Amino acid sequence: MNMKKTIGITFTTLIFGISGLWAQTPKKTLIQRIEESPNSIPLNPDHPMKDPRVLFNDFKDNPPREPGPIDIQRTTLGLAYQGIPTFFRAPVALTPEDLKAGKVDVAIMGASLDMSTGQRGTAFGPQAIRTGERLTLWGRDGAAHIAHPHVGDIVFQRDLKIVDYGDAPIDIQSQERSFPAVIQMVKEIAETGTIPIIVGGDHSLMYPDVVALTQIYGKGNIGVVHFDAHFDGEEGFFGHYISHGSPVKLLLDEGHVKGKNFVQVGLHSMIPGRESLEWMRKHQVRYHMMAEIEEKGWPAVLDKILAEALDGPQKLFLSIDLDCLEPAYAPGMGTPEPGGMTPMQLMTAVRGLAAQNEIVGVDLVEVNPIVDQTYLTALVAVRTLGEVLTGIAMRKKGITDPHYRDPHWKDHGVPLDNK
Ligand SMILES: [Mn+2]
Repeated sequence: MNMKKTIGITFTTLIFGISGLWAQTPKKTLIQRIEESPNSIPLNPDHPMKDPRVLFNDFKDNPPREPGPIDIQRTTLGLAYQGIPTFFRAPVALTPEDLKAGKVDVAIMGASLDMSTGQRGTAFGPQAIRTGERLTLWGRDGAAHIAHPHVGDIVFQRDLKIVDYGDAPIDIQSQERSFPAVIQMVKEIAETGTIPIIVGGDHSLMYPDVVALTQIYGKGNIGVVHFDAHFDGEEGFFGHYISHGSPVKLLLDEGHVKGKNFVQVGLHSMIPGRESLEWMRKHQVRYHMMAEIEEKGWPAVLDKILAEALDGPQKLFLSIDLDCLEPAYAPGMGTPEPGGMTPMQLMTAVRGLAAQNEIVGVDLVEVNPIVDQTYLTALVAVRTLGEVLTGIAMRKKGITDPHYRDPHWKDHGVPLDNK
């Protein structure tokens, strides 16, 4: 008998011996296992969906086609509640090859997770935003007849190539296990040179969104302008590292973004407390609370924000938690906080920032249509996204002045005739 065979038999005997012992040991109940190791949630390692990435479609059942965005609407013009819901009735792209072939500027994707907001419902955000604008005609032929009410003849529907890239697969019981799928999809978009916009979903998403981009551009090479009622630098709740109140903590502690390149706008909740504020100041976070906006006035604070966005890496990420707004304008929020910004302030800021800076990614989060008895929140969310896209379109056309307005849209030009 050769050596290899002997080792093989000995090994097999050992394994059978161990598994025999295992079979005789009474299996522990789930609750016993939970109580014995409270720091690890028991999961079924044999479950076919233990990683949501197995749900990514390979589209092998589709007929062969040339790569490029696919227009799936029956009509070239329509309202958001008509047709197959896509963001701004944009064509659909399914693969990176589609993005490259279509020279796509911006791909909007959904990430419908809501495990960490305290009340579920932000998972319905992406679909609410796809169908949120009830009045404006969107579609291929719409751009000929419209202009922007501030910047005039800059029409993102015409001047940018935008696609709906679909939704990331999500483990509906775990944000942690959903993150690798979100990261994969954000990277897949960004690596083609297309700007990813992630529509949430809750704000825990800011962590995988920014991590995906720092995996491409390098740690410390992205600045973030973050609109929010909350500072989101809390420890996660109930022992979780991540919640919708903690992405900033992880991003700063892990060094993905430097504190001084983190500009926060519109904070007006009862957190941060003194201790957390000291943590922010230690990290040199540039925060602009409503206290400052109210005292100094919005135009002065906006100028500071724009200057601070330039005082750091050239690449900028915008994270827009719509609860930065006064809930009168956006009641459908996971954690509404009275006393916030106006939609006009937010829209002016994101348009100006997107025109002035090289945007490498955007997320818009926390829209919860279930707790909004109107369609106001989705309406404001769609318009806010439209302002981001307008800023990106301005920059593409060479307009980088964040204060740009079309002269004909801000002054009728007719002199007084008092004779
Ligand atoms: Mn937030």
